[in-house]
Amino acid sequence: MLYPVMTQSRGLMDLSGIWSFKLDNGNGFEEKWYEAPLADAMTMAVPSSYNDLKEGEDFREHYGWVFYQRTVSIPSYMKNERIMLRLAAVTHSAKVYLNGSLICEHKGGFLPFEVQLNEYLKDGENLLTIAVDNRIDHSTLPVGNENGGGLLGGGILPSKASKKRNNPNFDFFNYCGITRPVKIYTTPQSYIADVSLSSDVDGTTAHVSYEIETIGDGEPEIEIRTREGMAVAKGTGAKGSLTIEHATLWQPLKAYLYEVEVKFGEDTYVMSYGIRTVKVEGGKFLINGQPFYFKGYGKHEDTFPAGRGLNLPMNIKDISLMKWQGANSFRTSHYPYSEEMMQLCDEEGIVVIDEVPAVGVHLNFGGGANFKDGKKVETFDPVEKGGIRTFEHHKEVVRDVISRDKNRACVVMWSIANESDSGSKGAYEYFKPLYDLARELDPQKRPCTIVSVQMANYKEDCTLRLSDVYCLNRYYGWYMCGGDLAAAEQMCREELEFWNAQGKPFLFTEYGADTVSGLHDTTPVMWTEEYQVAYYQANHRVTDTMENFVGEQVWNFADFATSQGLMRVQGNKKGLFTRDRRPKLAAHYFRERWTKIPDFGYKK
Ligand code: GCB
Repeated sequence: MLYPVMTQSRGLMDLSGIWSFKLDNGNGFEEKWYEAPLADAMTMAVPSSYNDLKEGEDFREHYGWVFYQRTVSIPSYMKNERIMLRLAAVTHSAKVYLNGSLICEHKGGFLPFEVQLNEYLKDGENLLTIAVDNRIDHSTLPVGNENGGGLLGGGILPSKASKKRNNPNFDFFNYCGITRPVKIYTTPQSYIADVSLSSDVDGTTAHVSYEIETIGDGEPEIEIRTREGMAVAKGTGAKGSLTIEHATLWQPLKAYLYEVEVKFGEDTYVMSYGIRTVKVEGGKFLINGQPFYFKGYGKHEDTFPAGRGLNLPMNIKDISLMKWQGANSFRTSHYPYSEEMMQLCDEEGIVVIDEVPAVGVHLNFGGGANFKDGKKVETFDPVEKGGIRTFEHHKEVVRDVISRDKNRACVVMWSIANESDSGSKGAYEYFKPLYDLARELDPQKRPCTIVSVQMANYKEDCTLRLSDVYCLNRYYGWYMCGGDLAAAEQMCREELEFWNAQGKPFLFTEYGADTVSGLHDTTPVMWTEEYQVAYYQANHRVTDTMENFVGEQVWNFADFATSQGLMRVQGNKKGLFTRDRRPKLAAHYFRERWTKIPDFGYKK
């Protein structure tokens, strides 16, 4: 799906601003709140998560639907165009109404969707209402628990809930709302529907293959230009290959983007595009033919008070901090990030592992178990027996993230899930079709992975058979051997020797220790800043000796909000930075380390 841009043929209106807002009291749909201006509405920022923008637990922990509303007027000179409403992310599902009619529904909180408005529009003001549901369960991604329990839980003794709440099977706060921009864009009636690009590089010559999808009669044209506007390749037709001599490649931290212009009848679409190759060869992860070493983070889109709402200044700050530290990459744990962040990574040369929102596909997480009719349920049991119901939606999110991000140079790998029950019975059968789908849909044929969880029996993990690169989340010295770093080091070495012997590249996509900023001690004890540094040093004594170990992505870039629980101190504190981006001791330690580790050729 194309990102909406303004061109000589396309208009663009951003509906960001203050909207009317109301929490559903259970009667919203019955009373048809979408048909008239919301009574007793409050104000709400769009885009943003709503949870932290008003006070009180009932608001923050609201369960179910909310209603957003505003009016839109379309200039009369646009009336003959194709008028599209595009929502970049509504968490977790949406019903969109225009002038009281339901015009579109969407499931999934982290990927864009759009609907054509023409037939529903009237002259003058139109009432736009977006109802948003934040409920999560065994059919949604991310997954919510249905049977009590939960990952972090409210207590270690049997507890009762005072009201219905979401019970995330994942470790980040269930922020929700209209979290990314809502835009209206126009195209001519015959238009460019999609563009797919991929490159091969031979010496200094690049071959860019393209495929253009159009609606209407005619033949598309494509032109690639340098940043300075000089045309370097041109083509005609829906499909073809263009040659660029002396191409400038997109390199990690040295990004170069060409401008690609596609024309079709009266329509023009313009996008940027970086030429680079990605390949796995033996135990190496090659970018532009050179063995790359990932230095970076698992992150979150998480700031105060926007929650998971688009925060452009913080995105700029985060990339600046990454560069200050000598990092070159991150993973979009645990959902696709905003298109604006992906654009920034393309421009700044930050390498991205792009993850779909499949987190919590694991019904036995943290030792908790699910039961149906008194019988224990395994994650991939048949649906009738209580097994997970995410498969069809999982296919949708794989398809949609690739459709959105396929042309991005920054994206070097797809992560099909985080910490699923990938070592259990039925996991291979569940995941194999998802890998196949990703491999089929991606024009650039990037490597695919699932990020594996520590507690799985790793020798049984289906990632072994399916992944091009092994991504490991490992907590030796925290969840395992916490407080005993000598034991942690030994156990870590035993496991990594196994992975190193597989002959494929592998990396840590998570490792970390909770650390409350400001806690210090002479002897590194858990939760202090000194322990966080000692923890990482112990892990590095192992990883630095493994030749196929191609990267270290810490957990986490910054502290972040989570559900409440006994293991969380106003959120998860494993950040190298606090939530407001102040460095902990370990941030300086990594700066020392990463500025000495080259981006290429660290492992011989
Ligand atoms: C994990 C999860 C991540 C958690 C982290 C932790 O393995 O992938 O979502 O936040 O552990 O800190 O426990």
